[in-house]
Amino acid sequence: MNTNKFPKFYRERGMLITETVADFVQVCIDFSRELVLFRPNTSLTETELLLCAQNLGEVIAHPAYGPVTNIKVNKVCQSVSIAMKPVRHDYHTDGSFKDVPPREFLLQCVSADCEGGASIFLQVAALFKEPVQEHINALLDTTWKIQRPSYNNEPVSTYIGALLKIDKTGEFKLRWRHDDMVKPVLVSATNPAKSRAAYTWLKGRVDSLKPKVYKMQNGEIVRVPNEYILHGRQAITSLESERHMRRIWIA
Ligand SMILES: O=C(O)CCC(=O)C(=O)O
Ligand SMILES: [Fe+2]
Repeated sequence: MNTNKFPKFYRERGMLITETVADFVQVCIDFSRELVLFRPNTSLTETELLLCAQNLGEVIAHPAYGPVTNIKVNKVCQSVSIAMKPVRHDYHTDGSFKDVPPREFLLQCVSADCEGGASIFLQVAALFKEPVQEHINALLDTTWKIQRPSYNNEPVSTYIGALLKIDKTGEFKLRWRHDDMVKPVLVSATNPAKSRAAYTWLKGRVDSLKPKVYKMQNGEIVRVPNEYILHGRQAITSLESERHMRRIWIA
């Protein structure tokens, strides 16, 4: 239980920055839809990172990698995971194929790439700032299928449902994945043509809005509110990159 009623933080480039675990955890709880960055004095070990995540909610194990996913350029996993390839990782929300995606996740930079690999973030609310009621209605009224490729010959996992939802406070929540490996497939809609047009519009918005770019430094940890802020990563310099990130999903 965290009892830190007045956590210390400052704002920098649209993120809330903290410098102790207690402040980080409390700011994540108090500002549940914002990007929170933790700059520790010394890097957290994997066990410390897991303990920190457990203060925020229930840790969800990834079906192939377990509670902590180590993201490295990795020749073995490349056929099923864009994260392990050196290419740009397009905007997405994590666990888009799950019935309930992670509410948030922690991403720790263990070792940064020499030049590339900066994180990119885009607020879902910003996508819908223009008067686009027709597209919003079409997206709310459409059922899509998102299918995850199989990692180790285990059954594929499939989500069937809406991409866009409105939460209890009236804010948009998005489930998003559109890359060479996975794209949502339309299952049913009152007006499929309108739904496809809305999707194309949304993809255009995602591609055209200016991202927040932040290159994480060794030891830094970011908390991402999964369905409120899309994330991705710029290309990594080479297949030999030392870049290493740890990721923990939280329900
Ligand atoms: O490599 C990164 O910085 C992020 C990777 C990512 O978004 C993912 O594995 O889902
Ligand atoms: Fe991701």
